[in-house]
Amino acid sequence: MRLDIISIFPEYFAPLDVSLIGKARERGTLDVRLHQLRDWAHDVHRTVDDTPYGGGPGMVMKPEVWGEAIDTVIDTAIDTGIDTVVGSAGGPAPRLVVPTPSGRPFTQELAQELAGEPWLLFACGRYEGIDSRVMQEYSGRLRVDEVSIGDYVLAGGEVAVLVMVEAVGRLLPGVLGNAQSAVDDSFAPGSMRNLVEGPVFTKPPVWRGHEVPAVLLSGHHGNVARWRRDEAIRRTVRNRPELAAELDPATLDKHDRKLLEELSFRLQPEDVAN
Ligand code: JFH
Repeated sequence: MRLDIISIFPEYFAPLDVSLIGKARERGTLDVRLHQLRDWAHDVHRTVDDTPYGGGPGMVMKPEVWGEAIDTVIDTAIDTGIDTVVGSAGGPAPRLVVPTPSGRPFTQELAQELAGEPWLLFACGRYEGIDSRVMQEYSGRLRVDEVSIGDYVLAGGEVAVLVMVEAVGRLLPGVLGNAQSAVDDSFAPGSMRNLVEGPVFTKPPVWRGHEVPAVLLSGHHGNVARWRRDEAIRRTVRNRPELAAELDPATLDKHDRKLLEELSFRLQPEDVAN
């Protein structure tokens, strides 16, 4: 997979040299190319921002600089080794991903989708964001996604891109040491799909007086599975009540219902079509 990242702070991406992403780059599984946006600003101060039309606080990133930057990256299609995607000029084209607090949510599903692409181009804004005509312009030529990694406001798109690259990177074939771990995410049993994970433990069996739950040492696989499910339900109710509210009663057995009752959690009536 080829990844291009345009930013006024390419140094933000130093972490991509280490860990699983760094190893994937060394092996050639990942071709990451960082670009300094200011390289396409032509005035003496290499200006990338200007005041917002209509007034308001802060500054907005200028469209001309972004246009030249993105055009230049797209025009390097020839040295991608990608011949599966056809852009409007008849050559390969990247999918453009633009982080913004107003974007569609970045989910595991979107990460899976992006992991299937041969070429991604990330555009990192700063200030109050990028002039919207840039997204308009490239929507006519590329698949463009404005994406939010969560309901909080970062100072720019760089950290959001690090998050997305890590989530997408671990899904690429051969990037994870344990090839099973990434598959596990998507093949969680249907009844577990709306539950968060329970707690995990390793050796030693007692640490500073804290014991690993005896059931995990028992070797009784049925009891272990039951206990893990109970813990997953407890945590989901406590930490993610909105997920617990979506639990399908058809996926819950008598034991689950009893536990939910003990937790004073009322299951929602299921929506019926029409
Ligand atoms: C980014 C920034 C917009 C405007 C009310 C809420 C926001 C500051 C580029 C993504 C997520 C980001 C993110 C991504 C790119 C940029 C800072 C943008 C506003 C009005 C203020 C600039 C932030 N999930 N969070 N943050 N900023 N306000």
